[in-house]
Amino acid sequence: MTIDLRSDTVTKPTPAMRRAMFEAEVGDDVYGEDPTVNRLEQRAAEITGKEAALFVPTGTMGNTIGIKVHTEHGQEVICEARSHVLNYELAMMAWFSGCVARPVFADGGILSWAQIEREIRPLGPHWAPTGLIEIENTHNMGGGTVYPMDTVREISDGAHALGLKVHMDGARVFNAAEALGVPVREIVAPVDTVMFCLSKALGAPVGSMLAGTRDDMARARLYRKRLGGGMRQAGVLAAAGLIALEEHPQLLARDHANARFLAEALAKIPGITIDPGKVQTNILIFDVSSTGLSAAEFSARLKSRGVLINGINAREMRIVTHYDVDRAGCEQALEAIEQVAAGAVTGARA
Ligand code: TLP
Repeated sequence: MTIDLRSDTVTKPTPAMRRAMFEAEVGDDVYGEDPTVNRLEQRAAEITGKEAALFVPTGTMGNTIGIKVHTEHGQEVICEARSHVLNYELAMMAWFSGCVARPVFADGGILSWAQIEREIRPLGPHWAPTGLIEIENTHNMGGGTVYPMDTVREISDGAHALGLKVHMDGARVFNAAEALGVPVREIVAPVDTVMFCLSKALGAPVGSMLAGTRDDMARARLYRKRLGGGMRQAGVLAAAGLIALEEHPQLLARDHANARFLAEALAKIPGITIDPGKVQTNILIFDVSSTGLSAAEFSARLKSRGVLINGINAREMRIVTHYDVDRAGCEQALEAIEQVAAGAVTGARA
């Protein structure tokens, strides 16, 4: 059996989700008449503690709309240098919102207010003014790192005092909640909008949510339609999303334990470099360069052993744990990694 640790996006809908999809009551969501979508949006608003929420097909669309509702063309969006909005969303903040990113590098991807404050620009003869602050929680390429609650509060208070808004890319904010032992609504209380994904760690086949004020979500609904996201009888998808939202946050502790287990074992493999102390949630990033193999070659050799793990650059690889890979699957992956690393170090062709 293939062990797929490339991402938590790869999970398949559970039997309960498929049943709920089959039985879902539906209507035309562009008319606001899909009862299952309406229920999902209502629950997402309650869980995030925001006035309203909007069901969107992808996290990318949710972030794109989140940025659009707060900005005007010709502004800058301050974000972390490895953020998803800057690196993996096809320049949508430029394409759709007419904004440029002002990237700021932060250790582990976690920005501080002091770092952000230095980059804020007023309108002037040469500068594009700052329009928005964007933070990613957990930070994907930072290695699934979690924003301390105080940091989110400080960033939001600082931004608001200057009349700026904060959007949180909370694709995996439920993982942050699990790691902190704090409800999602408390984590996102200081920010103006939050996007979270149903289709990542929570395991839904499709869908993300954007939450914020009623006014912002009314405008967001129009932007979603502009982007081609008016999904009609989307209740079949929302039904799976509701199960993800209500029942799967409780399962995340297992994914985090598996990630820690993998990190500790990987740290013992010659040629692999990782600090297990830095693994906080379901993402771990490790360096394979001391094996003498590139990440792409390491990935190809693992694939021939039935284990899928992607490189994120020439030296580093990323594992994401999720509910479709149990402890036995993690052990199988470790065995393959050990073999590939040993084969590389001794010069043997895998
Ligand atoms: N992340 C994917 C890839 O695009 C990298 C993954 O496998 O992790 N924000 C964050 C923090 C994300 O990690 C992702 C997806 C998104 C937004 C976008 O979500 P989708 O893929 O639904 O557009």
